[in-house]
Amino acid sequence: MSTPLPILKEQIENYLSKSLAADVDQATLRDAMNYSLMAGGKRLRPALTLATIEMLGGTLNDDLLRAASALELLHTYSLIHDDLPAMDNDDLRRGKPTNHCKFGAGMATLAGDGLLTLAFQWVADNHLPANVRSQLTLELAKAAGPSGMVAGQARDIEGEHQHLTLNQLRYLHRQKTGELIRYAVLAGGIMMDQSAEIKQELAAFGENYGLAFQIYDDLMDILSTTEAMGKAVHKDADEQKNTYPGLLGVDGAKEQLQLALTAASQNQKNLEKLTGKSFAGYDDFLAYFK
Ligand code: GRG
Repeated sequence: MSTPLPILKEQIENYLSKSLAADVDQATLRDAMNYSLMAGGKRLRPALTLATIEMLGGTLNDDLLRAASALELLHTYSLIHDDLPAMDNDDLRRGKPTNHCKFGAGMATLAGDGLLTLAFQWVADNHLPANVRSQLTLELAKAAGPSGMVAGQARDIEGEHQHLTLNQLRYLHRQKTGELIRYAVLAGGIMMDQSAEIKQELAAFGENYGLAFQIYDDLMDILSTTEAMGKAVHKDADEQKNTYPGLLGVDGAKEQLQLALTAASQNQKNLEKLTGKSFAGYDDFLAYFK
């Protein structure tokens, strides 16, 4: 049985709002962490994990919710740090003043540090089997750290005044955005103790979905509005960032988006063949791009 996406989002938000306070021992830090965490994101990454678990035949419980919601803590840290004056210097995120605008750069840095560290605590501190917790810890560290998202962010900063090739840009996007989304899907397979072959196909779906997600974000920076996005738009071109539309034009970027989505749909079919189960639940996630 697949839980509809809006209900998964509600379950994640309930878990986050009831659980954060217990693990933070300083009032201002707790307020700063809670402020960005509960500012209303799409909760896409933990929802991907939970939907994957259900499509593989699992039933959600508090331990699975805790391990999956950890990724939302980590994702929120990346947004807080990305918005800091020393990085993108943004004033608006999730439709609200950014964390440093509200709490100052020092406390915002600590709120990000706290969310990053707490993510690993939630992955380790639950009742899932020890081998599941250790695999999740390793894969999350690889996806989020200096061989994943942090490296992608470093490439992004360094690439600002350089012209990247399509292959270099794809690699940057894969690390900066794709790795956490890849992990989100793979984590569902790890929690359900699947074979290496199935986990590989889940990761491939996440990788293609993650690339599509970043190309779409690049396109929306040009085609959407601040009101619709809840953050500043048209910043990429102003700051000479490397983006798909910047490199290929809007039509070229749309073509690459379609290619990534076609590849993700193929992974979805492969998963159905490999497991004998329906992966139609991913259709709701693919509909995000329509
Ligand atoms: C600071 C180490 C470090 C990394 C930052 C994720 C990231 C790397 C930067 C955020 C800026 C950005 C545009 C990243 C691309 C990925 C992306 C579209 C993030 C926003 O994710 P959504 O759309 O946001 O899921 P919500 O608010 O819905 O959670």
